[in-house]
Parts: sequence; C-alpha cells; structure tokens
Amino acid sequence: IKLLFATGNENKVKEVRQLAGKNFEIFSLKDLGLDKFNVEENGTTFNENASIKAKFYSKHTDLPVVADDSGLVIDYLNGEPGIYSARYLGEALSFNDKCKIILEKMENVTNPRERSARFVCVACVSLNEKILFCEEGRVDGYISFEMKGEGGFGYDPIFFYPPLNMTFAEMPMNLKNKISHRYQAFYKLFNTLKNSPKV
Ligand code: ITT
Repeated sequence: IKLLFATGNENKVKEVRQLAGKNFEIFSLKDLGLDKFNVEENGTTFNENASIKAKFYSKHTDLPVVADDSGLVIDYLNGEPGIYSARYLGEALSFNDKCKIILEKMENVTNPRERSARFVCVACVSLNEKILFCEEGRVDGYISFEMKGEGGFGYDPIFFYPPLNMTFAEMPMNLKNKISHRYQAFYKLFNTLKNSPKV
C-alpha cells in the first residue's frame, strides 16, 4: 500500500517507515516534490492539526495521505508546549535550546512527581475524501533533570521514561518505536488501513 506521509519532519518519516514494515511504501513530501507547499497549522487540538495537514496535501496527490500531529505536554507548565511543541519559544530556536530553557524553568521542581509529562500523537489518514482518525497514542514520563542521549529528535533528550530508566534520546530508534506515542498511534492506523477494502 502506497501512502504519502504529510510531514516536513524527516525524523518522523524515519520512525514511521520503520513502523510501517513491508506492507506499506511511505513517500515523504520531499519524495513527491510537495515540500514546497506549506500549510498553517491553526487548529486548537492535535486532531484538528493532523486533519488540516492530511486534507491540505490530499489536494496534491491521489495517494492516501497520512499526517501526525504530536507534542510534549508538561503538567508543571500547564500543558505547555502541547500543540505548540514545534513553535514553542520561537521557530528560530534550536530544540537543544528549547530543552535547556524548559529545564531552567523547572530547576526548582525537585520532586520527580511534579515533573510529570507525556508525549501525545494523533495520526489520521485522508482516504476517499474522508478523514479517518485512530485513537491517540500517549506515553507517560517525567522531565529529566538534565539532557541525556544523542538519539531521537525534538524533546527526546529531556523526556525520561521510568520503566526503562532512560530518556527517549538514549534509546535506539527500534526501542523508541516499541514504546512511543507515535508507535501507538500508527500501529492502530496501519492495522486499520490493512483491513480497509478501499485502499
Ligand atoms: P510536521 O507538522 O510537518 O509533521 P513538525 O515537526 O512541525 O512536523 P508537529 O507540528 O507535530 O510536527 O510538532 C510536533 C513537535 O513536537 C515536533 O517538532 C517535536 O519537537 C515534538 N515532538 C513530537 N514527537 C516527538 C518525539 O517523538 N520526540 C521528540 N519530540 C517530539
């Protein structure tokens, strides 16, 4: 099954290609020359933003279009950065710096339980002019006390996952892909697509 994954984030593409396995051929926006088009993610929920991306790019291809909207929700920061995870603190700032600033904002929070956070991912697919959503993926953890690990992307170096006693950035991709919010969301999406007669 051929799909367009409507994302400008190459790290998401790598993760989702590994998750998809052999049944799916995933094209990125870049692969189809569609990365020159930009869409404003002006929704107020992860679901809205995912569907804005899928709908927009489905106008440019006949393939089913998959999109992911995701982010880090930090309880101590009242849910920030949440749906604004990509734009948080300004587009110009590197994720390395965004992570550092979050750690600074939380330096007085010494009780790990008050550092609770979760990654959330909503995946959807635009298929035959309809948008199909699967249940959102979410993984609970804590904001670490320091940045750790070289792998992953975005906020992975400060997202501590207690069951494995490491941050997401300390995990090889195949391990993160057994746990993550994105794995959970796409596992359901790919199963739905495999069982859909119209794809
Ligand atoms: P597209 O919209 O083009 O897909 P994006 O990176 O802007 O790419 P989002 O709008 O979904 O994606 O923003 C999500 C941000 O949340 C992303 O840029 C990361 O900083 C962060 N994020 C999401 N999933 C993550 C993960 O698995 N690990 C680390 N950070 C993640």
